[in-house]
Amino acid sequence: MKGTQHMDQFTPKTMGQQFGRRSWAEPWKIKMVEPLRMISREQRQKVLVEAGYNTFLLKSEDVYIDLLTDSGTGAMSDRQWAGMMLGDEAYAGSRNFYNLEAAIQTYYGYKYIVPTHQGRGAEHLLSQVVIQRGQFVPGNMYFTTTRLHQELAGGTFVDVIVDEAHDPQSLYPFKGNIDLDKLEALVQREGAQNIAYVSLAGTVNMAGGQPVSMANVKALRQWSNQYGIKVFLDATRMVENAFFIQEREAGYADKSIAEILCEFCSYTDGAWMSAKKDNLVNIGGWLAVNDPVLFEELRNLVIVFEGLHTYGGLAGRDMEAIAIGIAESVQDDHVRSRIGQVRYLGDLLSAWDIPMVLPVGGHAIFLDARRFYSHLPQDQFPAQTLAAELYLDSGIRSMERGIASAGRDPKTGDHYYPKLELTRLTIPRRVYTQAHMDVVAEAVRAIYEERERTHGLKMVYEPKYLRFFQARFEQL
Ligand code: P70
Repeated sequence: MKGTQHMDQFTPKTMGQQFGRRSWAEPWKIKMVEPLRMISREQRQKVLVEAGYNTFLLKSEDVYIDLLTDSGTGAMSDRQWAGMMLGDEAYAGSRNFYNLEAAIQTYYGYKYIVPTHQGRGAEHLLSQVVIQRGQFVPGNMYFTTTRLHQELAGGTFVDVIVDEAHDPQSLYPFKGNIDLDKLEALVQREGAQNIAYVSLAGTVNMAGGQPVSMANVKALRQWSNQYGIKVFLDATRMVENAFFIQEREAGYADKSIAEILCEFCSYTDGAWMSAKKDNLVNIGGWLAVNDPVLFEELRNLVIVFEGLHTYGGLAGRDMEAIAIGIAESVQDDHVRSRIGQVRYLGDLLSAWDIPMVLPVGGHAIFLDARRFYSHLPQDQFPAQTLAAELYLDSGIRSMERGIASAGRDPKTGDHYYPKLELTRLTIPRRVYTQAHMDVVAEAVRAIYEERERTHGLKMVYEPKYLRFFQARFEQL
């Protein structure tokens, strides 16, 4: 029999066997499916040109496996969907707001909560209230929307992340850490009164999903207390950061993700959140602070831009789904399987020597386009090229995180030339299977084998704000 002959030639192994341990599986089963389809290579070529080689401009229908982002693309649980039916759509004082407030107080530990339509809504409010024109905002690497809101409020972002973060090959376990010497130098140069706050992010997105250690945030708290400088946390992927602390930092192996999350947040003065990531919903965000005076201001401003302070641009049902999502998101087995899936893809690609950021971070594989296409100069957009080639080969959608995303220096008008020129394969939460990861890995390998024949891109249309979303390119 054919099947038996096949078995004679090799012994298949489970993942667990390959790694010398017992296998584990996702802590859920699938109740509803969404069919996928793949259009032909000719069609992909056509729609890619129409989209100006920008994966943000593709239609979702033309995408086979969508790894553009983990933002709002996760699968909600049956409990969350049930919660959606309990939406209290009152204009003011919705029951769901109080459930959301209680969930944030319980799991993140902050006192006062302002809901927002998504993360950037919260960034906008915080930046407008806390930054005075001309002040500096040091942070552990920029994030596109965060930095833009800081700049629009008159602030200047200063990168104070450890040097290791800019080196895709450094295996330092906490590449998201703040370099306190850089922070101290900034204060010495500019004066403590000219620092708006420290902008600290968990699992730093642009560095490859790299974590911050508990020791680092503790030291940061002590440092900032000396000068009376506040620390605000981008908590978007802080649950995933807690997993890395549990795994890598002495003294935390026996603590739960929930305990680690709460301890970490306790060293900060407040946080903003894109609930579309860790909190397992398709839309939503929030801002949380401990200072009642600051809260008063934020609660007033939210009405101008988002909506009344008990809904902030969200439906009651959305707030209920976030409240339930928060409790699900801190379950240890959920986080382990989520990051485990990212690592599975990372292990395959690194075994084949595909250049990528190591260690593999929490939410995505970041291919190192600089080394992948070593013949392309950075102003020919190697990471954008990689995203386009991957789509063409296999219908897989990824995202540029390099020179196009970095934008221009508002003072000189020149491109920022970031050290990291990356293409992100972002894994949505609870959506794809291990077989999808195999397909993705093989596609990356296929375009890697073709790399020397690949041409770069030139930008032919450049919007003013966050250009990467809508820019258009042509092949050189
Ligand atoms: C992504 C998304 C959003 C995000 C984030 C961090 C660390 C804040 C936000 C904003 C979506 C995105 C945003 C800009 C460029 C590309 C993609 N990240 N902080 O895919 O939150 O989107 O809810 O306004 O990662 O990484 P929101």
